[in-house]
Amino acid sequence: TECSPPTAAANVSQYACLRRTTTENHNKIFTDVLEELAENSEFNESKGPCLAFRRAASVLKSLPSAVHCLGAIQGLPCLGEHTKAVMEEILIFGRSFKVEEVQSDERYQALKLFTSVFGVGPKTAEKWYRRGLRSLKEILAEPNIQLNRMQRAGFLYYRDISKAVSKAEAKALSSIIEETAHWIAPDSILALTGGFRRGKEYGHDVDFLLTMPEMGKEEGLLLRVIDRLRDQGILLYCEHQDSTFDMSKLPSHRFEAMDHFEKCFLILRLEEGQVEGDGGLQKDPGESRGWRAVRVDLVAPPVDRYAFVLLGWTGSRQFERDLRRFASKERGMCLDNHALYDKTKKLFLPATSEEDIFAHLGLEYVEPWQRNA
Ligand code: 8DG
Ligand code: MN
Ligand code: MN
Repeated sequence: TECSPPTAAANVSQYACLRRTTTENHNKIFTDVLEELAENSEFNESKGPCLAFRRAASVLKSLPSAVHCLGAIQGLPCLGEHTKAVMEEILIFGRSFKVEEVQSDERYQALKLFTSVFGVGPKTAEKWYRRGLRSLKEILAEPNIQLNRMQRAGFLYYRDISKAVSKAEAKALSSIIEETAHWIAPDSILALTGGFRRGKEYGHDVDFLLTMPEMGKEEGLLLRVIDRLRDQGILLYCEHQDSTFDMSKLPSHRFEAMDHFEKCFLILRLEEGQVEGDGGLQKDPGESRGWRAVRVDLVAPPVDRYAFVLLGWTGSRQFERDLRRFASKERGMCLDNHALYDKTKKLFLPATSEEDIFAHLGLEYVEPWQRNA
């Protein structure tokens, strides 16, 4: 069969922030496999290959149509030899033997299972695997394992929080938290961020940004919201982190992925009756206790950092990585969730909106729903 010409490959940038990526992925058969290979590389601490697979998947997600032959990917950035070999397998056989090998690997299976528990990272998962543990049951039955508070909550609500959160559930939570915040401070601002702001139908959690229109007024607000959620009986778990943000320490204090703003990682109880529409709660058929547990992240920055935090927490992770890489490599600037710094001019570039930040970087504005890189 005839191969389609390289799909205007010359126009595809190596930077996700110069591509538009909606939730509509025409190349899921490739990207699912590549992301699984990336995860496997991550478990093996192969940072280079991990990033390479993630970048390749991200480029394919941005294409306006499905790739039907290898000719169509000629000239596309970020597609290395390994990626091309995997894509060739899928194009010829309809499956990837490489990923099937990974999927059948005992270590991969165990690490994937263990890291699916809230509070369990690759390090802990690896430790458990080395001790010969293979299932969640075995971990809970092992007397010498000390779970921390977060992991205990992770196991306790495992069934619920490993199920996807729907947009309707996210909206219901948004109303509940907004009402709670307004009850405490009527002019408080709650903004939906993360995957749902990018237009995703489902997510693993719901992310919010909470602030006050006046600088400094946000202090103490998050703790009061948490207390109020507890009083309402819907706070199942809360890990609160105080602010360690110090503007004067930037940028000598190196720019980083994790930010220093006050935040909390929650598990909330969502009542069935509070979710509008057809789907209702995402739950097992036959199970009807009338509520489910949902993971919620809340970050509470001072309002003058609003634009940076909104941009940073909206994601996707790949989009954020490339925004920072672009800022650094192409503009000599440092970008993170706190600020944008011009290293040549030695000055901070202020911003009150995401548009301001894109403009400082000399980038065309990319809408949240186009950031699904
Ligand atoms: P999902 O939940 O639908 O699966 O996807 P997501 O919404 O895109 O991912 P996420 O894991 O909830 O993260 C959303 C964004 O938040 C992501 O771009 C990374 C960003 N983020 C920060 N700082 C922190 C942090 O301290 N903790 C977490 N969990 N995420 C953070 O910028
Ligand atoms: Mn999220
Ligand atoms: Mn999150």
